[in-house]
Amino acid sequence: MSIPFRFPDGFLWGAATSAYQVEGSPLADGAGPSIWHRFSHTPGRVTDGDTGDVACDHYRRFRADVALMRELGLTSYRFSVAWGRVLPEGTGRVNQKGLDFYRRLVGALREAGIEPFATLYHWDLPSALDDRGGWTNPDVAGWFADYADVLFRALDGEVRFWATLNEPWVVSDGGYLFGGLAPGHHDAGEAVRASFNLMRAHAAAVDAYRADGRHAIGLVVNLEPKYPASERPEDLAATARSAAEMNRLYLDMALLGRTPDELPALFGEAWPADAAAVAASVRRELDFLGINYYTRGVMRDDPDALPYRASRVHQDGAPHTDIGWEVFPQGLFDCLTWVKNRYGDVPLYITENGAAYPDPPAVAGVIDDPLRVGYLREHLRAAHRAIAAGVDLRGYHVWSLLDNFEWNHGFSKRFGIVHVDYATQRRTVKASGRFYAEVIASHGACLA
Ligand code: IFM
Repeated sequence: MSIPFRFPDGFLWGAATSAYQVEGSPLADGAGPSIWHRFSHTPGRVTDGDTGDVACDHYRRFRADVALMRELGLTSYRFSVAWGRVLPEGTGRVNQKGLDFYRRLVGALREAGIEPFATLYHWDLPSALDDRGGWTNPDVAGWFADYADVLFRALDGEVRFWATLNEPWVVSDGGYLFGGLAPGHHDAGEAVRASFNLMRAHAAAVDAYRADGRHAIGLVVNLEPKYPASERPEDLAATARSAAEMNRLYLDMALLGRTPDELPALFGEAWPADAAAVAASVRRELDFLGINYYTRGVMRDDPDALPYRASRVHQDGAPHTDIGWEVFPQGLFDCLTWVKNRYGDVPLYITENGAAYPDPPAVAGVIDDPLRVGYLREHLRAAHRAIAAGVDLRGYHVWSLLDNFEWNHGFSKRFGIVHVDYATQRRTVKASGRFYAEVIASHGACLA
């Protein structure tokens, strides 16, 4: 008898975190400060004035965390490297102690039989580079490739998966267009320059890797499928505009070497004259694509919502997570099949998927989070449906292994399948963690 929810052999069952969100000790052992260190220490930027100074103390507790991963049966751990630990000034001098931290982490993972899945950039640009214009300075492509090269040389023997950037859309949109995230700028011209420079940096790092890398390199994007609020032509056009800026811009550049037709008119003078040439120059073969999926967007025309003239319509009556995102598992299926149809058969990994909910207090050591269990179950089922529909999906990473520093929300939003008591650093596996362990152990069969 066939098992309906069995996932392919070799499917990676993972959990994800990022450096600034979990490590703590941001300046330890000679590390240089990042834009998030600076941003979180600026009053008014982060809920409750929270910072990543301690976070989950993963920098010092990583061995215990790896043991926990093993207990859950994870076969992959997606983490990011803090650029400023390795190159405190962002360029030039390598900080051996910073590099050694990642060597030890990767070694511990390998010993536990867990695949290290490394991301080179998850939003924590060294402040020293921000002082030189950060992602708006075209030199950033070379800086990033040089940094990447240090890691490839140090760790490529042990790390089989390298992702260049995490969510370039958020880096540009949150960091430079709307300013809710570090470095907190609000300038359409800067945002566009950042978008193009991010993709130039991605391509430069892929080239550095191709020079002598042995394993696999890819890009991680966040996709949010867009659906029209009505069949009105204005809403259909608004939906296309928002899909262009969020979902197509980065993938079209990386995989097709072009940019969506909708964008030049929206950005007007801010749109670079050499956009087509830059887009053509950053197209690269990728070994994999990482997809982060959380929710969908139902869009309507809104002339006041610049620059895209589109705004989101709240879905009254639908379930939403604690961060206000609609729970819509079908969107995961839709975006996986959309990627296959538009970009062809690049191997896919879900590099993030998960939900923030306020957890109830532990009762007899058990934290019951049925909403998160439901979220994970339905999204894993959607992922399986996509595989059955022919999508080459090779792994899934839940966001997140641990409750952690949720950027401008600080510690107020909990995404972990493992609860972190920030006062004591005690970890408690939530019911969702137990559920995920069962999914892994049964290779998906328990989703039936
Ligand atoms: O916490 C973030 C992560 O750093 C990037 N993707 C979305 C997550 C939840 O907001």
